[in-house]
Amino acid sequence: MKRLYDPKHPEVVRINPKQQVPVLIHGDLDIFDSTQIFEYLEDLKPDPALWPAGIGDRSRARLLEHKSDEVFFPYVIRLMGLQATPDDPVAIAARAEAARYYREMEELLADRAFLAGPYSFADIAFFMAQLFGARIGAPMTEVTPRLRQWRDWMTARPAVRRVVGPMAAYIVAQGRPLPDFLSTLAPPGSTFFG
Ligand SMILES: N[C@@H](CCC(=O)N[C@@H](CS)C(=O)NCC(=O)O)C(=O)O
Repeated sequence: MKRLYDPKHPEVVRINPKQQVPVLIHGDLDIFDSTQIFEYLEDLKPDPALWPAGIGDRSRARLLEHKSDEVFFPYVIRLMGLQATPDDPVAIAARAEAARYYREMEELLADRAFLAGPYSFADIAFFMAQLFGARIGAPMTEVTPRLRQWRDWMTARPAVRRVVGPMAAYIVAQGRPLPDFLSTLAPPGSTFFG
């Protein structure tokens, strides 16, 4: 198995045979995979619903969540191993694919504020994926203004801030800059790029 980073957290190794994050430990429940975690959280706290009503819209939202993980995020993972060689043709191709994916999301936002209609797990999944994309050299640009507006709305949401705020603090504590769209939740002394 290709190891992208080491050491792996012992709980990740114990819970996930694929040895990947995220994992969730809640009481006596141990689960892995972000989609499984979303499904559990929806059962645990059905109100407010984070999958849309109606089987068509739900299915579209689930597909978008899946695509964030399995279509967009692999471009980000490819770039992780190529930080020192950004001109590698594989890195150039991965950035081009990410840009193409951003344009696809931009089209979706032509008639709605959130990716699947109402705010949903599809937005949460892609917000986190694009955050890693921005940090790895594949940020969205002015070519996708609706998506950038979506990103600002997402960044302003209290629940998003509660999760991403500590992440931003950790990144800054490691001496690293933050993508500029996180400036409103950056701790003092932060530096930015983007
Ligand atoms: N479909 C999985 C994808 C998980 C995934 O790609 N995790 C990466 C995040 S960088 C990971 O832990 N990679 C480390 C490895 O594969 O060694 C999910 O959504 O949970």
